[in-house]
Amino acid sequence: MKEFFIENDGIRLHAKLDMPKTIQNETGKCPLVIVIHGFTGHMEENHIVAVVEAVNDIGFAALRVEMYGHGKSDGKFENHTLYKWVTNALAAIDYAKTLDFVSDLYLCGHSQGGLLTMLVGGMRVDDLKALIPLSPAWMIPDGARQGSLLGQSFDPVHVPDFLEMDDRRLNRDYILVAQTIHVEDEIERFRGPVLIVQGDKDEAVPLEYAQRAEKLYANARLVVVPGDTHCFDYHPEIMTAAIKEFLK
Ligand code: FER
Repeated sequence: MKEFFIENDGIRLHAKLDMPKTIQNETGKCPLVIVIHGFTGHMEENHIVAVVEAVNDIGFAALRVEMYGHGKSDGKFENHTLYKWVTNALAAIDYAKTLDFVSDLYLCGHSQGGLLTMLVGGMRVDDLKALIPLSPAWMIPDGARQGSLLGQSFDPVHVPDFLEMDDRRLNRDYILVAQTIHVEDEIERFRGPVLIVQGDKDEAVPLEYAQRAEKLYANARLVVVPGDTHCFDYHPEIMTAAIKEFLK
């Protein structure tokens, strides 16, 4: 494992690169999966580490990157927005493209990182072979437009300065940015394979969004994990088995 920072316009993004035990071909190259956490998340969460181990198992490298205001990356949580995360994810892809050993590039993200995966997938169609949104939080832009996020109601036209959370708060720019995002446009632009995985007891993101995404993507498959939660607390092995099968 290699730990380092990726520079992105003066912001340092904390990253870890985990290589597979063996590279199984003559070229010495292997595919790489970029793995991104969700809202308030980080790269050491169980479900993120499970994805890394699963892809390493089948000969893929994994690059975990923590986005603005999360984990050990720069930036304050309250000032993060989806635009900042999009910029960060583009920098992560650009970094991955500089690695000589990489054959194909894949993007995988959980929840808000899954939403990010869908957005950036539409932007970097030529760089990304396939997308893996896990429990993608595609309802965030709708919630921001309707005045409902984090279980709180607000006026979507006169957005409050902050949304208060238990131990922190979220700047209004987060909401204003989310209101401008139309994920359908980026779903339409990505024509490659997409694997969506979500538990049917997800307490944070309605499963209907994943079902709609599966229909809208040109080439998507949704694997529903029976009885599982937003972070795959009960059946991470079903989530990782779906990823392994998809990548093989
Ligand atoms: C919300 C529900 C879920 C929300 C964000 C999330 C900002 C993101 C969850 C995650 O990334 O795990 O209302 O509002």
